Amino acid sequence: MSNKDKVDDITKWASEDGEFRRKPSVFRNWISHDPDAEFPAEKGRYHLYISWACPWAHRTAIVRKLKGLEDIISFSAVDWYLGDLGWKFSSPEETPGANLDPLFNYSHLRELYFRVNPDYEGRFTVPVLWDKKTNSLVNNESSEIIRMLYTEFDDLIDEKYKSVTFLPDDLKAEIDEMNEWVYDTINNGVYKSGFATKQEAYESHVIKVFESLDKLEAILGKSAGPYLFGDRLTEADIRLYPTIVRFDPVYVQHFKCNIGTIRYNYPNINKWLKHLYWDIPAFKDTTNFEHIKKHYTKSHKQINPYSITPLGPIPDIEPK
Ligand SMILES: N[C@@H](CCC(=O)N[C@@H](CS)C(=O)NCC(=O)O)C(=O)O
Repeated sequence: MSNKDKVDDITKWASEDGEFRRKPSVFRNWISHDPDAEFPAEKGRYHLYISWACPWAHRTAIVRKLKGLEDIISFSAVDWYLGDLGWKFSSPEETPGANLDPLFNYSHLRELYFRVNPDYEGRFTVPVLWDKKTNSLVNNESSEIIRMLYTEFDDLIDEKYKSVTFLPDDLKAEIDEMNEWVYDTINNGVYKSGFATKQEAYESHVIKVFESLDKLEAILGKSAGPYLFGDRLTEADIRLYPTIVRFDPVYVQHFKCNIGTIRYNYPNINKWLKHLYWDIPAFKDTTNFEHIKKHYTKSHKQINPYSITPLGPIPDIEPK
């Protein structure tokens, strides 16, 4: 059996100790503002494949909009269903919000990975930042893609977006420090809770999720502005948002993160969330609750074997 036919069982993440361990991303090249770089910033050269459901890909969709890169970097979304062959492409008629593969008309995202490496053995994840000129996969690590987008295309974008930065020098160390624990206990913490296959593994992670939510609640309570770092929207907010907006609709029930909810137990986080969603189009316009809810509840068969998507909470996010 060749690699290409290998069915990749997303459900077999469990290890002996019941812990979910995320694999590191494999493609780690950088787009640069330097015209002589291997991957120079150029208008129309790169394509971003995302899933509206995926919190990691969600970051890149937010930053693409916040930085005014919509005409510079083309973009498409996969179907919300993640099956045995990984992410698939569907037309918007079949699945509203999804796109067929605009570059190769492939049926599944995995074909892009095999195109660049027929022996690829990693996971076929979104986001994928693709170079249309050399037909190579530039990068599939969201934390790096967003950092390229902050600065490297600045010579090509509208004047008003150039000064926009989400990683100001004076806050970089603090943002990096926050990223570390927010990634481990919140962004990835909800997955470690939900994908655990042993009671102890689940409990240890779900407790950490809520300890960190308590910490964020206090930070926002003391903040001098609407964001984690006062009146400046930073990477810390961008990286936290995709997890928090999914929290009540999905993670509370599907990942058993039900020691509390954002809307009833975390007023400061809820206020922060509603501000981002309702007041900044880059957040609302990239949040697709249908893709989010259906993806988790209908793709993870070992968590939810009948694929029934719970109707609540209603509404998905509270009004302002
Ligand atoms: N470290 C990666 C993680 C990306 C990731 O895990 N994406 C998930 C969706 S939320 C995926 O594509 N999973 C498909 C699979 O594992 O088969 C990033 O931040 O970009």
